[in-house]
Amino acid sequence: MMKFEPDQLRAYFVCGTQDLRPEQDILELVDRVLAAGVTAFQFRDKGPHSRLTPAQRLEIGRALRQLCRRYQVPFIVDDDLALADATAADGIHVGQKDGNIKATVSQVAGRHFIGYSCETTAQIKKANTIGGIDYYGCGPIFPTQSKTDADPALGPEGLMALIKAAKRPVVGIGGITLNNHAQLPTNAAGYAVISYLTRSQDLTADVAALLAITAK
Ligand code: TZP
Ligand code: MG
Repeated sequence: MMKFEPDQLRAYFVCGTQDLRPEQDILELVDRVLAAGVTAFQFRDKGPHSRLTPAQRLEIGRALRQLCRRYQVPFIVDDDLALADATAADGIHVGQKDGNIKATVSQVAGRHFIGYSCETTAQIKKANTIGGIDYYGCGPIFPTQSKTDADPALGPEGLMALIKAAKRPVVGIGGITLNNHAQLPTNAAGYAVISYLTRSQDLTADVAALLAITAK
């Protein structure tokens, strides 16, 4: 496992086959996105629109893991400890509804770093008291088409309040576009995107713009 560094969260690409157009290939896209300079990749392949069987998910997951290793970018698995273990993932990301976070922390202990989704200040304050979490994922910031069960949008001010309450690095997510990224707080550890990059016409420029939000 790669050691967790908050700087790795700056331009964080999240993707699964359900996020792609039929003509897009996940391995080819992730390779190009990594070449464009993203700093973390999360494999989040789930739901009725995934193209993969569990066996294919493992095979593609291993190939994505290798790609990330080549670019020295952390490979993170969404909410599937068996897949995270089988792919020797650097990190695992879990949400409020993905089982008991303390149990996850003790199960994962040292094998993977841990990201935890928090949508409210109450959730952040509770999470602050739990040892072993490495970063918080907070969103959606803006309305999103990429998550069916997303909470209401926080807005940039709502995200700012969560960042203020957080004792850990925060990565903001949800509905980020070329038209709204200028509104985002610069003191997040970074920003995570799906459609911003799956629909990008210029990966190099769009990754650079994502990195620029948190440039010191
Ligand atoms: N969690 C909160 S919003 C979201 C996830 C996984 C989807 C983000 O996708 P997009 O396309 O960047 O809005
Ligand atoms: Mg989840």
